[in-house]
Amino acid sequence: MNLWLTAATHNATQVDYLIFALVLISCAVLALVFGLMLLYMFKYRAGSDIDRGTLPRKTWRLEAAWTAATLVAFFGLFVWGAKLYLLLFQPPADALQIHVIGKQFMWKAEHDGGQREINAIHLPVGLDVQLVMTSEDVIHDFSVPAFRIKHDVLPGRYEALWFRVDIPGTYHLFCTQFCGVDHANMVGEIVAMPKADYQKWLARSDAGETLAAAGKTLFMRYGCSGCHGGDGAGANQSQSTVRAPSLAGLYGSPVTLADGRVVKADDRYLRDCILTPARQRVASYLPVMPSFAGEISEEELLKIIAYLKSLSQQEPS
Ligand code: HEC
Ligand SMILES: [Cu+2]
Repeated sequence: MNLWLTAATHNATQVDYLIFALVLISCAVLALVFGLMLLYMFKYRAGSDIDRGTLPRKTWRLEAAWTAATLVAFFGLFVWGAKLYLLLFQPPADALQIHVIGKQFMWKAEHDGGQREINAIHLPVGLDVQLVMTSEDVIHDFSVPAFRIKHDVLPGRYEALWFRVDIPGTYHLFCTQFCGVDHANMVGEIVAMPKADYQKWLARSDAGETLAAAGKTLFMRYGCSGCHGGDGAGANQSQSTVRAPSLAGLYGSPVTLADGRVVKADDRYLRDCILTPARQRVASYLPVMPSFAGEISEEELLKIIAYLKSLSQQEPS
């Protein structure tokens, strides 16, 4: 019988070690406190003929020693936990991205090639995978116990989560944030497969267009091209009357904003530019870009962003 939940990622094992250490140290402290309590309850019970008159003098050395020892132990756990946290929540830059949208009451996933799934995510083992997640309605929480990870999925912003699965298999996916009447059924599975099988799965799935291609169509349809140019090259296009920045090569590069801040153009930045442009105006352009909040759905948004990203990948750098 397997009492211990599989640890399917390297980081999951690290989390387990930390939990072990925490439980071990807590048990040791508990045993010491309750052990002494029981010992003295027995020693000084009513009717025992122990000498209660002359107490030995308290030594400060003992006091200082146990205070220091517990401080070091628990502070060590804190540092260990903080380091692990930073590792778990900082996705590596070159990870394979998969898009996840939470919605009452299902998980939708989209791959860059345009493959879509519901309540299942196929991914390769041995590769860093980053999930870019958002919600279409309320707060959900993406949790995979076998990976020892969970992360809130919030409406209105992108949250990132990453992992590298070592062991091929099918793992449970849960929503762990009460999100409505059917919350209990908001479950799914992560299917981790060897790279070659994953490629086969991608090829087999009915993909239609790639995300970027679908995004280009939307870029035209929503009139982005009217200001930013037909191929996103912006500014000096003669077809445009408004001066708008070029979007080619934008993804991943630093942007200077009108208020002097310099930010990195990541997924979250692109998303904010489209939905709440007033909150980060690009320096030296007129603040004319309208907000598309409420007009563009989450699924369309991730396609447009995939298109904007593809404009950067074509650039020889
Ligand atoms: C009316 C013209 C206009 C339209 C339509 C428009 N934009 Fe813009 N966009 C601008 C201008 C001007 C800026 C720079 C000033 C600012 O940040 O508001 C900008 C900035 C941006 C930026 C930030 C660029 C950078 O260099 O950091 C992105 C990304 C962007 N737009 C994407 C889009 C997308 C996607 C659409 C369509 C959904 C769109 N825009 C529609 C005019 C427009
Ligand atoms: Cu949910």
